[in-house]
Amino acid sequence: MTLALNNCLDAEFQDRHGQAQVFIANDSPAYPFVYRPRCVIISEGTRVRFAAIPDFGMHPLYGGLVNDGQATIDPNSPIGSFTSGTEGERMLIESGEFPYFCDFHFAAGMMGSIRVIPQLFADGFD
Ligand SMILES: [Cu+2]
Repeated sequence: MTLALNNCLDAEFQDRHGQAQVFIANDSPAYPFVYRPRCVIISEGTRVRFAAIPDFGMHPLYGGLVNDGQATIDPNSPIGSFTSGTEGERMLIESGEFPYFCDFHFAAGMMGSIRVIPQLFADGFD
């Protein structure tokens, strides 16, 4: 069984593997404190484009883990941080799972996780 990092259950992951780029934004018109998609599977080398509404100043995004109501920034996360502007991107090269959160609203559920899978599997080799 896989750990549910930042409350991302296995069934909740949206499979976007094989796509050159994937967008993640808090763009729900009804509820601005959720990332869409919140939990996503991508391939190694996918460019992840983050967008914040109205901006990252209001929703500072960090790579790291929320556990027991505490958010911990992971200084080694390839997601890094976005604290200003409205868009940013990272190319995620190595496989692994990389959780992320909004530093202001993680307690409201504004967090997610990105699973990066090897290109071998991304090409449908199963
Ligand atoms: Cu936020």
